[in-house]
Amino acid sequence: MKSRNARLFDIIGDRTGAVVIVNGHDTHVDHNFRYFVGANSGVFEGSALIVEKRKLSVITSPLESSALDGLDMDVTVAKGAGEFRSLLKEKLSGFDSIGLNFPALTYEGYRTVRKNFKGKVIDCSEAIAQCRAVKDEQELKRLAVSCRIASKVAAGIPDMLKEGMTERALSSAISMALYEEGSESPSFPPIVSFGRTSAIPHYSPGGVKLRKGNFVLADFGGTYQRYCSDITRTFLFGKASARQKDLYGTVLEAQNSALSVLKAGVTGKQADAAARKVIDASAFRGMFIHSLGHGLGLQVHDGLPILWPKGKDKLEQGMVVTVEPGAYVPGFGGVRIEDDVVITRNGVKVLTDAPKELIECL
Ligand SMILES: [Mn+2]
Repeated sequence: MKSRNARLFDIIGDRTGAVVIVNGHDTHVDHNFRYFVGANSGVFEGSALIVEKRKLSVITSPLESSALDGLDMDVTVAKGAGEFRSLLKEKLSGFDSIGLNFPALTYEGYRTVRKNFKGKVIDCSEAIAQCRAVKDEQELKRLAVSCRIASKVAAGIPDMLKEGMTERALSSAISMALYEEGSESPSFPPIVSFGRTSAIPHYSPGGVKLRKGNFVLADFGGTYQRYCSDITRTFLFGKASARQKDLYGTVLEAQNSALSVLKAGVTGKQADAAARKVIDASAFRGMFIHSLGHGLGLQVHDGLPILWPKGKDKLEQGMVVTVEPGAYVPGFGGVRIEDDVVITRNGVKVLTDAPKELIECL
């Protein structure tokens, strides 16, 4: 496969000669900086990256430059803000136009570029998202390990359950297990819900205590070399009632239906419909209240593709997506089953292999 920057310019064509990523501080660091640079460490606050078809140039601080040792790129160290601005001006002077990533650029970053570059500026965010959607070999390897770690943790959840424990306690046990299995950190704070709270898809775990007969929904993931996994399993603490079994069985059937149609050339809309049709034909009609899935990579929600009723673009080989139907019954509880898969020519390769049949934790 070509380099990431060469693939980006296959999409951009001759619309511009360079894409410039300008990082702010703390949470305003653009993930695309790490994507193109490929470094395994470093934060790169206040750094800039100039992506060209055959070349990468970084302007960074003395604090971050060692994280780029051994990587094939031009690294310039700026000792202060003034030097950073003059280096940026000098490096951009050869271009008539540049591309920026508008959604992740701060207003301050935009002003810095504008003061030091007088040419045309275009938004290249769509092209960057398209480039990132198809994973290269190194990314697929990292995602596979990340998903293996999450699967192992998911399979261990039944042994973590104790009557009376809080959702927060299980969330913390899951985070701990991710670190122990080799993740650098959870991909996001684990979502854990017991019983009635499992009917809230993006719930924040609280002080609710585990009781017999509760659904236990756990949605979490970890990172491996910065690549995120995202898995959901729903268990039953105690014996399942007929209605709980029906709900679980319906969601599992919906997921299997989506997995059986997914392959390169299918649209996100078709995959979503395959799952939605199963739930809407059951007693839980209308209770699948979110999208079927999303792209996964350096971020948990990696931009493209989205598997949802509006997804008109065809999926491509090498895209990695979550497949996560759910059904939520207010006041009763919800079930979600989520796996991470690679899209292939003839189907999917499932990266998360934790058991999926309903487990009654007795
Ligand atoms: Mn997800």
